[in-house]
Amino acid sequence: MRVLLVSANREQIPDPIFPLGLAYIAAATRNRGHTLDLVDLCFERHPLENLRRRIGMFQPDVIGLSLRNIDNAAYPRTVDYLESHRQLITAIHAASDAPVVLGGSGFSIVPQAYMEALGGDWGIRGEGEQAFVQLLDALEHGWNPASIAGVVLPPGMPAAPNGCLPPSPPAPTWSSGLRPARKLFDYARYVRRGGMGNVQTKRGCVFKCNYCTYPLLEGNRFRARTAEDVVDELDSLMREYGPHPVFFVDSILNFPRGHAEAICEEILHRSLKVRWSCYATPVKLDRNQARLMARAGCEGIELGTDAVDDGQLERLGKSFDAGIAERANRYCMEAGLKVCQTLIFGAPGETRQSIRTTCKALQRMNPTAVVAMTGVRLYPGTPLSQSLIDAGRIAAGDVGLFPAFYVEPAIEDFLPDYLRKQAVEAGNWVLPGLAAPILPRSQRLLRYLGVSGPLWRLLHKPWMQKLNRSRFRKPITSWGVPNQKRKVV
Ligand code: B12
Ligand code: SF4
Repeated sequence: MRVLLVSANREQIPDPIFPLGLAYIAAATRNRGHTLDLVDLCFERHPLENLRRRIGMFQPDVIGLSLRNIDNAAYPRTVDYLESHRQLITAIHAASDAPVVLGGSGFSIVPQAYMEALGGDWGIRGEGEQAFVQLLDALEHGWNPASIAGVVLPPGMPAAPNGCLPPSPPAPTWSSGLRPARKLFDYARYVRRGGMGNVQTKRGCVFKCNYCTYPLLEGNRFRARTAEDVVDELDSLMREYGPHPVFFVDSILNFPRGHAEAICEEILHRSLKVRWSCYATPVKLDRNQARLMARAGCEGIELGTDAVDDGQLERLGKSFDAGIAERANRYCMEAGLKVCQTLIFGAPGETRQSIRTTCKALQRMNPTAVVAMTGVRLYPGTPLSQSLIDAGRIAAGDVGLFPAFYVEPAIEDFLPDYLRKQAVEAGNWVLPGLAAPILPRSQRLLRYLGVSGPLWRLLHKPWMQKLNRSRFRKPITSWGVPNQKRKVV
């Protein structure tokens, strides 16, 4: 079949991100013998015209549309991408009769609602390497796709009984040596403009942080590639594109113990020179792990601490206490790693006291950077959303198509200006919901000047702190209404 794959993501903040998920889908589709073309809209000046032109030229039988983000998950400066996705689908339908298959992490969070809102023909929820090629098989042979695991049916179509698909040749699985088809994209441009590439070493997360979608998207067990396989990929990336930093996109890289260590040992064993960064949990993060990661090229670690107050950590369903969080921060800093603390303020149960406790701890911890979300994004299917619905604090319909956030009413008036003051004082804070993390032109300039890796690493420099402080000079006395489409619960 002639399959056109489209990457819809045009977000450039905090950086343009290489569409790794679609590159996996492209590899699986190509391996199955389909004829493939690819449209990446990230850097297009005229995305709709370009898309229509490419559809006209290629005449696809099926179009796969990758929707990575549905919004920027920041409150109150919420950016909702629904409308731009709608425009894309309209342009596709105007140019072609080919069925459109929706997929991607953003889509997978609200699959049914998005199918209805956009009018997609089919969807794949969650990882797509196997499901997408099975769907292509079904569409090609006129079989009913309804029993394919992960398939999202068009509105109104009844689910088929099990077993309506004839056996087809085994589809490639993610961890069986499948490599993302980076060559079909302009990977080098992402490295130049976004400052890094990306690699995935495992999928899933066993933790139960109550607001988090990652276990819903990737499963609540870890499925890991071997260290040799991961380092083979890193090695060939460095050979093909020259030395460049990579971000490990795993939900958390450093857990379970052993896997990240094996990758580090393999990098060291091969004397591979690669700079990398990742998300990490404070759980079991000790001196040895931090030192090993630093020796193996880790230059920055984003610690998903969320709060440094025992009560708030418990309410968020975190699996560690404030003491563990502080120690993990210290071990990383002592090992020479740059540390970005990511936090959530305003989740259920937050009080003035818990906010102050977290902020005081951060002053002691003195990480390289702090990225703090104001309010917690409520996603369908998470334990947090369900508990708020059960308690009658929100209605089930509040959590769905449009971005919804929760800010604890008791601290609603106190929070924005208190955090702004912390940001001015510290100089290394980023508050994505209250001020743009970075201006697109500053970001482009830094990348043009050759600054690579995560930009938050620069926040330890006095000139960056000065620039950063200026963002928060004006008092923030209320939440404001910068984006009318946002929804507050
Ligand atoms: C790593 C990561 C980041 C890193 C990326 C670093 C890098 N250089 O790659 C950083 C920190 C920079 C980042 C930034 C942002 N992120 Co982010 N990120 C992730 C994370 C953890 C992994 C993404 C990833 O690469 N996965 C690995 C690939 C292989 O998987 P995948 O993309 O999901 O693709 C699979 C399936 O989705 C499917 N699929 C994909 N495309 C298609 C297409 C078709 C046709 C089909 C059938 C299937 C299919 O198959 C693929 C293979 O199995 C996800 C959460 C998660 N666990 O998924 C959030 C996530 C994607 N991010 C999210 C958000 C919001 C953002 C930001 C907007 C946040 C912000 N305000 O800054 C920015 C946007 C940046 C941008 N330019 O787009 C949200 C999106 C949901 C939403 N609310 O819209 C997610 C889902 C997290 C969440 N809150 O739940 N992110
Ligand atoms: S916040 Fe991090 S550790 Fe917690 S469930 Fe999500 S991915 Fe896992």
